[in-house]
Amino acid sequence: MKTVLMVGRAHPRFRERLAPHFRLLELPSARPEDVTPEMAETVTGATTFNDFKPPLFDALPNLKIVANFGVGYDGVDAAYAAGKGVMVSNTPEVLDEEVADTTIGLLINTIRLLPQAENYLRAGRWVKEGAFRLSPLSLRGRHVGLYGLGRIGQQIARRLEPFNVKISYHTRSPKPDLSYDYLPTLEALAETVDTLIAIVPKTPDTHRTINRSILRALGPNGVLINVGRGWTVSEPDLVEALRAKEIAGAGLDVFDDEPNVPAELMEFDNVSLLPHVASASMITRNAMADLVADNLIAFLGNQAPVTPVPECRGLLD
Ligand code: A2R
Repeated sequence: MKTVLMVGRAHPRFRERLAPHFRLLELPSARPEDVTPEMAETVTGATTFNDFKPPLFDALPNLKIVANFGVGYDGVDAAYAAGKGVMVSNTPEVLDEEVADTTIGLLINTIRLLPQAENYLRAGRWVKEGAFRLSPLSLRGRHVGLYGLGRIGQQIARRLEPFNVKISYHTRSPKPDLSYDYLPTLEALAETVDTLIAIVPKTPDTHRTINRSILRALGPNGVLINVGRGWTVSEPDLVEALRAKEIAGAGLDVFDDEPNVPAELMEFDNVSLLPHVASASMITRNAMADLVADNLIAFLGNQAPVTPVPECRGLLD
């Protein structure tokens, strides 16, 4: 029986799905110094929660595949893996709709202050003080810009259509099959729209691209929503822009240094903060875990993995 190492959390579904096929070992931290001689000798497959760096690849010389739980695999060095002939897979598509649903919820929460209104009710203030204040912002008449229009971004756009908002986007390459307006730069998008939704991966090209000047371009009626990676937004610039009222509000599900959230962001009543829950329903997390298992079972059974990452597709030729 081949051996699979569960690195980080051991999702209950991993055990259920993988135990009939593999001998399972656990490595709760992703530290190469915790790899035992037995692991080094026997492990051919691994699961990861987006944390697999070159020293860990090196500590497991018989490794053939790392199956990441999550569509974003920025914490797994896929180029290094490909260079060593190790396959990497991720979990695209199965979370698109859940993340898109959550994005719409976060957008409306941010604009209409629904979490604050619920807290007001729960604190007994409705009875004592009367109706909750009117929200200064509304989705009515908004022009939404998507920074990223891939699998998840397109599901967000589809959900926005019935809200009767204008929709534009910026990506590296235009999508001629889609009817939304394309803007060739993030700056142009921010100048054109008043609501910016970021759903791009963490890459060197997306680092802190949403900075003070982009936020200023979004303008005083502007709302920023980030559901991609915290890396994409300069959090210090966001705090400054909110303090200076250069934008009207922000909704964030992702942060630069999770689970640490800058205390300054908590000061603002016009900011909605979520602990990276966009895909976090049982049904969707189970579907992601199933796809991790499907990739391992296929590849270690000498078949093509279901969802290899682009960097490793060359290994299949
Ligand atoms: O490759 P393009 O031109 O379609 O654009 C992709 C866009 N994107 C960028 N847009 C502008 N400037 C960049 N430097 C840049 N880099 C990437 O992000 C594409 O439209 C989108 C990514 O789409 P997918 O690869 O289909 O990713 P998916 O499944 O939508 O997930 C996005 C991210 C994950 O990587 C996680 O970090 C997070 O959402 O869950």
